[in-house]
Amino acid sequence: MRLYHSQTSPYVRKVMVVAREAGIHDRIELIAGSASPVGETAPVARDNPLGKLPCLLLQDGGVLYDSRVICEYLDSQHDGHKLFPAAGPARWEALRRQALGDGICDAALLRRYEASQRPLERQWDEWVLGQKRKIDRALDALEAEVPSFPASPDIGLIAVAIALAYLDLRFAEDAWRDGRPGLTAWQAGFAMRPSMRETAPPAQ
Ligand code: 99T
Repeated sequence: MRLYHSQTSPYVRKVMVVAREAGIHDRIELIAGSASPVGETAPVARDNPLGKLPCLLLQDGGVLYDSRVICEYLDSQHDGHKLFPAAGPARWEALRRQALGDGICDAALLRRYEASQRPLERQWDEWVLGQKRKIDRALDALEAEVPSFPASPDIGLIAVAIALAYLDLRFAEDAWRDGRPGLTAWQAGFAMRPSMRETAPPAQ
């Protein structure tokens, strides 16, 4: 398998964490990729018409995107502890929590693109604030549900941990830990997992 990869993409990192938790990361060859919603067409667009990372190329010629599909595929390729619960309430809870973690990344990335890609005179403060409010509400919701987090890692917890790490990477000044002691303590523990430590992006 070959994966279009970027060291700073939270969606790629989620895939890499799943691959490590599943014990199959050594079956994945990395293709250095970069992608932007504007400018030159990224090489990944040859395989993913959306031009986004991550994108996984399979041995049989198949192509998978986006990160949610790739993660579930990788989880189907091993016999150990499953990161996508098979059925029932635990599955819906894990998938919902993945949506919440990914949604934080989506809002953070829109904020980042607004600041880094859009010309200054066209930037819209209200819109940026709207994305920040989504992130704040999502963090408050997570703080409230920390006591009911499952004990074993699943795709929902991985997505949340990745989102918090992405906020640290791109929006450290927002200090998401302030007023959220439960999430702070949980994140500190989860961040010690080898899969998280071995996929940490380089300091910016
Ligand atoms: O939007 C674009 O055209 C290019 N952006 C991307 O490829 C980003 C890279 S994160 N990836 C996604 O937006 C994928 C989202 C998708 N729903 C998934 O895979 O789950 C780069 C972040 C950074 O470097 O700060």
